[in-house]
Amino acid sequence: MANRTRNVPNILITGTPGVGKSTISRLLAEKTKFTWREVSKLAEEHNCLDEYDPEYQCPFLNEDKLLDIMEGMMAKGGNIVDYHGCDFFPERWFDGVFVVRANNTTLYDRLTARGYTGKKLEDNIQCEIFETLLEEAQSSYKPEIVTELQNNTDEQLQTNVDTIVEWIERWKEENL
Ligand code: DAT
Repeated sequence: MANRTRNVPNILITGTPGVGKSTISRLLAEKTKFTWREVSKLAEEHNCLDEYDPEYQCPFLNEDKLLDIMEGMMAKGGNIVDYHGCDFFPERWFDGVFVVRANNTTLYDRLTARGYTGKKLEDNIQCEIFETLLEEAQSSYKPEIVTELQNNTDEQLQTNVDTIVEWIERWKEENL
């Protein structure tokens, strides 16, 4: 169905921390004219982070404030939104949702290299094992727009970027 509000799509890249969202988003932004929106950075820049949550060792996100700031950015399409959550964005923002996945051992190594330890490390590994983000994406968006991408190796990284580039081209043709 033709989308009347934008003639280039908005895509969401989601998944557990460490699966490779930023790496994919950066390469994708280089290959397309799309804008990479790192939600964690936007939240920081626009003061959308409230007090620190000692249990999860990260600040609380003021979602309403962030959504207000992002609304204008999303209107014309051409955005790659990168975040480790997806259920609080308006469904209408996205034409394609890509859930990036990684194997336990791969993810463990990446998060350890990032300095994650203890509960924070365990919680993130469990999040991936329980497919939390995949379920969140499937329950928040129409299943036909949700795609899972395995991202463990360099080869998979290239394939994933190519898959999304092709998806964008197809979307443009179908929504002329
Ligand atoms: P995220 O943005 O999901 O937190 P990231 O893009 O920062 O993840 O990637 C985490 C680390 O893993 C980083 O050092 C880059 C590396 N990485 C990402 N995708 C990879 C892949 N397909 N093969 C090998 N390393 C990868």
